[in-house]
Amino acid sequence: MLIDYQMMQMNMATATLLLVTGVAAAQPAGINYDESKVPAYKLPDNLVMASGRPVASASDWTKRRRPEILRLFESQMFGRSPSASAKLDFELLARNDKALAGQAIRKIVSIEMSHNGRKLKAELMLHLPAGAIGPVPVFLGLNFNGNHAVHPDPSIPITKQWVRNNPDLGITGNRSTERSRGSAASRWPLAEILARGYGVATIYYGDIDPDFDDGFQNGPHPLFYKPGQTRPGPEEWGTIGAWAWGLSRAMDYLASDKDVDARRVAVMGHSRLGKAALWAGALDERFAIVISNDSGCGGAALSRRQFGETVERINTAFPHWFSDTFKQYNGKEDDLPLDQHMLLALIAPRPLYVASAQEDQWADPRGEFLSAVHAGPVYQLLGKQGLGTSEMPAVHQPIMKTIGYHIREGKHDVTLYDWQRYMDFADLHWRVSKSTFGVKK
Ligand code: GTR
Repeated sequence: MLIDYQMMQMNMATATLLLVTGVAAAQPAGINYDESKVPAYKLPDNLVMASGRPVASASDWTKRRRPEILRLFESQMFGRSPSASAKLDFELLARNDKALAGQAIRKIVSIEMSHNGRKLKAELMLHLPAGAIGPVPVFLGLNFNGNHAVHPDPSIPITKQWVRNNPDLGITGNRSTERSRGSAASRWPLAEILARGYGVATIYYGDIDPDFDDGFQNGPHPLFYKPGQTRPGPEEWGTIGAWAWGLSRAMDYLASDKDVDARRVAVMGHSRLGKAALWAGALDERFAIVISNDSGCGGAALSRRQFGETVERINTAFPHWFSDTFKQYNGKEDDLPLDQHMLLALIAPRPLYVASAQEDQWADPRGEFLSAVHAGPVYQLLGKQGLGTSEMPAVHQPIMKTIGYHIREGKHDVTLYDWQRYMDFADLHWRVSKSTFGVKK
């Protein structure tokens, strides 16, 4: 069994909840799932400066409004990532040219990040289509359970990092075992992705920053503390900021690998890692496509709707995810100087895909869709189409313009259906065809 949505929710605040298969049943009381109870709200306008002056041109957006919005997300929500760069050392730990029964070249690469005499190491696992005749486009995403959970192949090293306890996967004492090998394989359909000519790069998210509130003693934060500093300041990065930073370090590696087409790297993430993918895509314009899978509150969903997970709830259950300043908006969504359509607009004019799941009411599918709608005017200002509609599609009716969107049947998860749509979207924008890479489709 995957560590799924309900399992991921097990923490101090939700420990009393039963683990059941119906998503709504596992969710806390006092949360609104009734569309008629969504409060009236007014979103800040992406195309009006804080001074009240309208954003009149593409250059107004790029030079003034975009930096202003980026600063808002840094100071009020995700926290500012360090301006200093870590020193990076890449080491190829293993290479298998006949991986996955000959379908893939697999590289396991150590990324060592050092600063101020401290170090952090992450292991990136890269699969490339074996038949490629040139650099290939790659999907990059962090994973929840370790690289060894992505595929059952016994030669993938089991993570030695902290992992969340899960008796079903044989994880106790926060250490992984053989039992979790391949446990997330349905979320990473490597064979299908490789067959369509794409590579897949992934890192265990705990290699970047273990997902618990330790006062920021592990992960990359201490690498950047000033003398005497012991935790990030109120406007400095939390754990989502750290994951986003880690995605950029993975991008640094991908840019150095001649088998990868660094101009065609899509950053993708599910749920909390979808929030991180969006923030990474906002900060780092090297990501040519940005994909949010069920990212919900703090990701694609509009906070002001207060449907499903709320700002207060997320800050209480996960106090380490955002900057301390974000906590002042607990129960006060209307006071936010930003909302998530502004995060999506930071991706413009690059292609952006937002995906929802019908049973994932906690993540507010309609709020995710509306956010994509309201990012649209920025895309239009930049000469792109945005979503091209404000009408929410039915399940399994994907929209693919410069912004893509779908809602599929089922629960909070990443499925083959989701991946197939991401590949269709990448094919569309990158004109990938079998002849491009010499890979049979
Ligand atoms: C939940 C959290 C969501 C989402 C999810 C996940 O507990 O409330 O915001 O991030 O975890 O990451 O699966």
